[in-house]
Amino acid sequence: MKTVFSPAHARHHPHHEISDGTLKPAVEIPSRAEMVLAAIEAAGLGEILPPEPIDRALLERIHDPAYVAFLETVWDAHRAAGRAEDEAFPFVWPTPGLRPDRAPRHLDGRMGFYSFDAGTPLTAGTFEAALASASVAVTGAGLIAAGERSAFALCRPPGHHAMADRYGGYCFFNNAALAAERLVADGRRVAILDVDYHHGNGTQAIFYDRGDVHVVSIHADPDDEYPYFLGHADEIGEGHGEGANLNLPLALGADWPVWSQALEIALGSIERHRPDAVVVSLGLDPYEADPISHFRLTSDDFSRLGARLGRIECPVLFVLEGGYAVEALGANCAAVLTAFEGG
Ligand code: FKS
Ligand code: ZN
Repeated sequence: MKTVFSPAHARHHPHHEISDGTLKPAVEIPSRAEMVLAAIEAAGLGEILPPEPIDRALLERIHDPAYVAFLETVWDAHRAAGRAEDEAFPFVWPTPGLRPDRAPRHLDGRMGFYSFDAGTPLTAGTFEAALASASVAVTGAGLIAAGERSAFALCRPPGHHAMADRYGGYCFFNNAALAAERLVADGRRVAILDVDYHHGNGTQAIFYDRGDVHVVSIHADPDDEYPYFLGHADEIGEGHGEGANLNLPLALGADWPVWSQALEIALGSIERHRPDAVVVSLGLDPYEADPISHFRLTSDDFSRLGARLGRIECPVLFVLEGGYAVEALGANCAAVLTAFEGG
């Protein structure tokens, strides 16, 4: 399996995040991608390719052009405002009852307008890193379009929380959604299987009213876990997308017997929609030792997951999402991908 990777991910380098009610050391850090890269090199998974530059028109079919322009210019605005700090957090949002229809002029208002949480700092190279990550995903989709049976988009920063016009949850551009859109442009029916521990609220929202991209997610119950405000079982899609969104929220503590039952339901649903390509939002944070998550998959379970996904009949694109047990992250990711290949 070919991997697409860009060293530009390292230009997004947050030091802190706001979580657990306070300022904490960031967990979505450059070493994550380096660990995954080292592990797939060691596993001899296959060739590692740089991304092709992303088609701006494709980017702007998923993301609001004004949002893209905001991310592209926000760091200059941060400096122009005389801010010397090397990361910037939003802290005020147009929640219901306030005006959601206009982006303010002030930097703090704009950051709030284009985000949905305070856990996700902007840094000097965030736009360049996020754009490279999106390019990695779309290049991976291009490999599938060109006839590969599988490919791995080693994305960082991650993407599945990113909305059409808002960042959050460590995500800026929705890499999996962009990959799916690239495959739709190739004339394919696409399914997205999101196995990250957290619900992919951005991916769900982007395709909620579309029937051509079927979105299925296994994640921690949003009553108990981030992103809290989306990801329940009664969210089934609307309009053309009615029936094309499936959420499988699980109680905290889910282990392989529980989790793999949800996986079978997910794969059954995907099979019934007869996709021509599957995009897997591959979060490794269901891992038992993940520092921010509460599922209990073991490293062997990740091999079981990969072997099971290897039985999907159509081509599969893996897109890296979360996973914060940095020491085990590479091995767990390589376990999925090598088992997929039958290694
Ligand atoms: C924990 C606070 C949770 C935010 C968690 C974001 C998770 C991001 C992710 C992604 F794949 F996008 F990276 N803070 N007490 O893993 O879903
Ligand atoms: Zn996650």
